Amino acid sequence: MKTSYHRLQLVTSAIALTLISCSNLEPASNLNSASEVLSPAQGNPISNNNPNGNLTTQGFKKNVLAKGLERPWGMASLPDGSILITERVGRVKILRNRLVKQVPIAEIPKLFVSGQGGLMDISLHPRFSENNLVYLIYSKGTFEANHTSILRVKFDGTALIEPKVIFEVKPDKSGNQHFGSRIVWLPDETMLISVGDGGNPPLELKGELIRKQAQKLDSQLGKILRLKDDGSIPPDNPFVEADRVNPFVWSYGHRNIQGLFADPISGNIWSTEHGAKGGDELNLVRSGKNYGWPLVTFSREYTGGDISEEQSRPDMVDPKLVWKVAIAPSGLLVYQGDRLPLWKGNLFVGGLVSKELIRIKIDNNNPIIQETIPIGQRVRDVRQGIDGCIYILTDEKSGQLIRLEPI
Ligand SMILES: [Ca+2]
Repeated sequence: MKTSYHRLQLVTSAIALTLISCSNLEPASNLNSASEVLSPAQGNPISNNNPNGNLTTQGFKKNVLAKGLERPWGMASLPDGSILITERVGRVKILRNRLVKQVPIAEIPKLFVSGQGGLMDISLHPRFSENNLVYLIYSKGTFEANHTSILRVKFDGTALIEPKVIFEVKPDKSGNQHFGSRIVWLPDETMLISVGDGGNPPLELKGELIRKQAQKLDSQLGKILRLKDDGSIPPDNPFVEADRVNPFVWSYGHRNIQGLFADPISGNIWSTEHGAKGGDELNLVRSGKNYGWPLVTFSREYTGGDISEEQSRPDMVDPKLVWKVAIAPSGLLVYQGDRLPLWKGNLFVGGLVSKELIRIKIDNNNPIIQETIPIGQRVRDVRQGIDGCIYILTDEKSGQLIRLEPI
């Protein structure tokens, strides 16, 4: 809590500084706090901390609905108000009538639980109320050879049954880093999934750093992929007619996206992407575009040194925001509920390392950070419940489900 409080103070200081200096935004090089945020899309990197100072006075409280969840990763609200929650070790739990129970699940084939891998996101089919279909994304295989995979199951009200692996990312990689893995649905009932670049140096694939896969269009690593609900190729995918391009590729040049959200109101698709040492990004993602990794990035190697000397290229899409000091973003939401009305339309970013929730106003597709809400635990997922409140999962050995609700 102390760290989060300190960070909030830094943000507040940055806001005060910005207010004092009016429209004279501070060059990024003059900032040295953990609240440094760059906005390269607006030209030279600048501080983007609440330049207008227009904090809302939305009252809210944090209500801990469940404790003792083991490394929870993703959640999905059922029509009856219950919530399905994944635990990375391979369990699914349900919060129903204020009680958390384990949901029996048929075998998850070759589940690989190690490092960042295991059972990750969970998502309901858009017509779940008709077909009861649930999608789970997980790492499959062994330490030597593994990949991200999608398991489709049916929820019969009690158990997850009729498992079928409908999609397996290619190629295999080794190690236990950078799997992605969010699932979101588009209005046409196709899904987008985020797939990581495979891992950090010195990890290699075919004699070169595996991170270079993000720029290789015949590889599914370091991409957002678009699939039909049965795991097949949508005929209108951006590269479906191109030679030597994997037909599932929807966007590319990504390192490791763990926040992905398709806003049904604006139609925008937002993503948050982990950098290595700093350089975390918020992107507005579009079909067929290149988001730069690892050719352009503000991130630096964990061991020190630049990953790239370039931060921008004309044929690549700049991030909308860059966190120069890592927050390790996971979980992303554009809030469209009525229970916290002053936050409607705002974007919420979870932070694993920063242990906070960041509230961002979207002004004409440009994000403006409004405030950070300290959580004091690693924030893994952020969702809107069917009751219109905001739900948070914390990535701890004894993780929590927390609801932000009106006072
Ligand atoms: Ca990028």
